[in-house]
Amino acid sequence: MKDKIFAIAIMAVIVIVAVGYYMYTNQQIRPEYIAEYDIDEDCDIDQDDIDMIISHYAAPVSTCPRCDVNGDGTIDIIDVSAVTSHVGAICPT
Ligand SMILES: [Ca+2]
Ligand SMILES: [Ca+2]
Repeated sequence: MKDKIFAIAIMAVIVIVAVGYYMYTNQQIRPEYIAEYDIDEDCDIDQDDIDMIISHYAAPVSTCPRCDVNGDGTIDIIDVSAVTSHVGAICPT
């Protein structure tokens, strides 16, 4: 069951990242930068932030407090989708 959910999560991530990348490379609507979604705190929201959440998927929040974006005590698809919807955002200049 967990493997199935994880597989679905990965597929969702691929689709959302593809859309995000398209938007980013075409400089159309740039998503709003929200510091909470910048998991690795490098001033952009990109694949690295998503990878960080995925690498802590279903792990205790204590292993990556920033990965629990919505603060519900679990690291799951909701956190992944919150970040993916802001892929392409960068720090305000
Ligand atoms: Ca980042
Ligand atoms: Ca969460």
